[in-house]
Amino acid sequence: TSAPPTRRGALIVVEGLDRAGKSSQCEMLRDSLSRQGQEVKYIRFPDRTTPIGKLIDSYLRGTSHQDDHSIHLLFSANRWEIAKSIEKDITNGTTVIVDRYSYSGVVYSAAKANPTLSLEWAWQPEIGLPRPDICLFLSISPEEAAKRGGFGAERYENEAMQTRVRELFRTIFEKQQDVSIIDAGKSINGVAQEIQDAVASCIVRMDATGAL
Ligand code: ADP
Ligand code: FDM
Ligand code: MG
Repeated sequence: TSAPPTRRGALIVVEGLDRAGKSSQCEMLRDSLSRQGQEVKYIRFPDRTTPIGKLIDSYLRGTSHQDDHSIHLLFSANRWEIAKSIEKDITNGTTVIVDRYSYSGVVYSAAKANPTLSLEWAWQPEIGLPRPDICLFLSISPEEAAKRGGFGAERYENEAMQTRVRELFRTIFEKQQDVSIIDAGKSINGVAQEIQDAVASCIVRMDATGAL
């Protein structure tokens, strides 16, 4: 009379610069997996609804200031406070799609070129967080991104910062395994198809290796 064994859910991370199409694609992927009958959740970081998230939100909107290290640790803490619930969902068979994760965390902080905030320093508080099964990096040129509207008013939405962020994303994803680089300059549906294919092969891989 025991319940049938459930396959664990996948942890799918979507990364990229502002206006790469992350949020649109996360929604489309959620809907597509859900239509296939999978349990699926879409979450995003920063999660601005928690007490820590509210500090982050006011920092990003420029209504408060924080030391570079301090805000970095708050972004990480904002992931740690959700980590247990991600693990629980995955264990129970729910696939979790995450809009930005540790990669944004390290890259945006290191892009500030603060001499005591290296990429290596920035990685430390991320160690031990739920490990993504796949990371989809939505790669877009500055020209294509510009066509999707101008910069917003938030702290990192300027050319200098975005240029450094782009270079650092490239640096870390060259060394990273399990990352699919997606050409995000294509049509919305074209990108969505490429993402669905990458996710489908990730799930085949997980089944083949008996991922637990
Ligand atoms: P992000 O979450 O990465 O900042 P969004 O999904 O919010 O990006 O998309 C930013 C803007 O670009 C939105 O107006 C969206 O409708 C548009 N957009 C998203 N993907 C594409 C695409 N492939 N082609 C053209 N416009 C797009
Ligand atoms: N960001 C996001 C960070 O600097 N560190 C992080 O850990 C995360 C998750 O916050 F500029 C930055 C990236 C971006 C901003 O924007 C959040 P969106 O529009 O909510 O994704
Ligand atoms: Mg978004």
